[in-house]
Amino acid sequence: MSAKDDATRTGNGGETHQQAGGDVPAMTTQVGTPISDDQNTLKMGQRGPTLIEDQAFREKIFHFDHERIPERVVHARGYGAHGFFETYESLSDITSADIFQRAGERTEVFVRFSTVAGSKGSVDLARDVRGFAVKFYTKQGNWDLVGNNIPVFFIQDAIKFPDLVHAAKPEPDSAFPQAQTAHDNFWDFISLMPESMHMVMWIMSDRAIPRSFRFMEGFGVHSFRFVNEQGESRFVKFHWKPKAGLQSVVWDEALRINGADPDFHRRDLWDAIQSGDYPEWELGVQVFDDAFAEQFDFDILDATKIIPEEILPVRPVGRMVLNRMPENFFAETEQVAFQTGNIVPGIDFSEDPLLQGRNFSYLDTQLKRLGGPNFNHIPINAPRCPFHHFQQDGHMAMHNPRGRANYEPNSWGGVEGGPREVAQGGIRSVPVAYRGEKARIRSETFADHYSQARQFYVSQTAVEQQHMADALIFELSKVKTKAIRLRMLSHLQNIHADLAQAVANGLGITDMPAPADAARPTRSDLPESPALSILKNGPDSFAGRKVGILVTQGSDAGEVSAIVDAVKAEGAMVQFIAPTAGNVTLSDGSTLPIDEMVEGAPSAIFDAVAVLPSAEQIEMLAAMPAARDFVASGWAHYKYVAFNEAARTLFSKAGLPENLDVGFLPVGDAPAFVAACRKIRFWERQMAA
Ligand code: HDE
Repeated sequence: MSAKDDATRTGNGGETHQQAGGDVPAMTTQVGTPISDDQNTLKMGQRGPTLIEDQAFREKIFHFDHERIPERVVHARGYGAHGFFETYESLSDITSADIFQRAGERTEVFVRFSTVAGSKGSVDLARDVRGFAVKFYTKQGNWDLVGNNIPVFFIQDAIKFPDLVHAAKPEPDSAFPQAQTAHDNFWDFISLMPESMHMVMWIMSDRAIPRSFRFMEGFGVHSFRFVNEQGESRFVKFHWKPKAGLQSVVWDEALRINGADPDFHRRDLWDAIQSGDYPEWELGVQVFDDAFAEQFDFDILDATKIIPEEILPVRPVGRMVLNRMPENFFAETEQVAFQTGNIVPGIDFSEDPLLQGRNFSYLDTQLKRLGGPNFNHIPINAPRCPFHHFQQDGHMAMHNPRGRANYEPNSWGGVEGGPREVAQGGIRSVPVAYRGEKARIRSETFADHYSQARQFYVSQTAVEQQHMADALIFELSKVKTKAIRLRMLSHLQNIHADLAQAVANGLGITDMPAPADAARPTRSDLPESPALSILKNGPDSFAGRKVGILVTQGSDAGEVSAIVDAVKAEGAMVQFIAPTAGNVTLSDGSTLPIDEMVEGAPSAIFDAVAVLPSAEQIEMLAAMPAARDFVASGWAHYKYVAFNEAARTLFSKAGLPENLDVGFLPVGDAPAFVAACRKIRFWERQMAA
């Protein structure tokens, strides 16, 4: 353990209590008193009662009793990492935000990815939106871009957020299902909220089951504003695009991964960063003016709408690299407090009613979660630039005003008088003029709920459209109330007749309901937007992916090394799986350490597999249900499979077709296998089925 690790574990004690011997720091109480016995409480006699004067014990138990803080009401399960943002070029013509002024400048960031509905301990591969929250520690204060991996949202007005979340979370009487939308309450609410239909298309797509945080996009969702030095303002939407391309799992894999490795996404990010394979995203902006906003088909203040990239291209403005894991999960990932209200000079809000509501909520929720108004004193939340103000006291105050002045104006002057407002460069709101009557109202311009939902559907490949139909069938099959299923079908009819019919067929519904009454009868048939498909925006390399190699005692050393070399040359990883843990001895007598037993490593946790048993062991392997499942599900999940001749026995016992398709590649040509893997999956197998 490094000296730095020691210091982290023990606070300053790491340096000051060396007397226990060698480099091992002395164990102390919170106030630094060295502890001589941490095994036994202080008792009156051998078998007597514990004494209340045992301060060391009381302090330890007291602290333990108070270890938990409330989990986030949404996005409770998350995983964070540190890194940097690098600006590509100066954007001074459109924003005065300091972070966008100088090409090549790096700004420290902390990112937290999350699922939304599940509790802290829920599984990673829930069908859900993923949070994508970035804290930029800029020279002009912290800017939090608190986004999701989906560019639209369920609702248009913040007042419906508690209802949405209540409906999605476990039902209040039974307290289940955990981390799932596949239940009556959720679909009841959704089917009564036509504005959610565009978002429904996204969460029923494979966007909601990403393969890795590293392979998903992020979106600021709302329209924000950029303001330049001259006070000119334009609207802006933010996009994160993963350098490694988009990739998702298939639904049946998600179900299996949740059992085999509920921490799949955490482990993936941890492994990648710890091995030096740093994930990277490009930040892009869609910048537009009032004239564009006026002529655009939809209201740019409506968070259930996108601006297709084909209409307004995304301009890359910088890149983000994540290169360091937190030293302590609680201190950093759990205590990080994001707020949409944290903007910096040069960036401003729009009037999106969802964003306006969020600006209230995030500050409020941190008070509850972190227990007092000084949560910005926690190191992960503190700005890296100088900060001075007259706020003082409260629970756990670490920074109070220095000197005499704790109010302003004052006549003390100079350093004594404390900070003063800045004449230039401070945060200023864009002076937008409003007129209107005070009313609880939804703008008519928010009324088209189906056109973009349809656009999303028609922009997908046939494979993806099938997945969406399957997801809707799965979810609605868990809904017990037929009226809710029918209500959803009536909305789907407004989106696309084929989708509605496929779902009705899957649910065994023959009495197709009439299309739902739309708030606005018209629905435009918008053109396809290829940017909305995952498969049209997949990776161009297999780098950063993982191949599972199934071996046995006596596997051919040449075959194994051919696959390993080709996979590593691509920048991907391998793991070895065998019938037993420990080592196997290969044909040349060499020893191969095994990463996983086949029982603990379904092929679903790998991007592709190689099946390289020895002829001597193949009957034994083929008799194992887990080995048969490994290849059968690899086939069923459309994986590319490298194999040797002996593997054919296992394939046939597992019920694979006699004539293997071309997604199965003989081990003799390992580079061809890796080249095929760049397409990630052999989707033709799905289409053939
Ligand atoms: Fe959030 N959201 N949200 N949200 N949200 C929270 O804040 C809220 C919305 C998002 O990793 C909470 O600190 C309201 C959209 C992320 O710590 C809370 C509304 C988007 C995270 C809250 C929304 C998000 C949160 C809970 C509707 C994408 C996790 C804990 C008006 C643009 C941040 C917390 C992290 C967390 C409120 C809708 C993203 C309660 C009221 C839209 C990524 O304040």
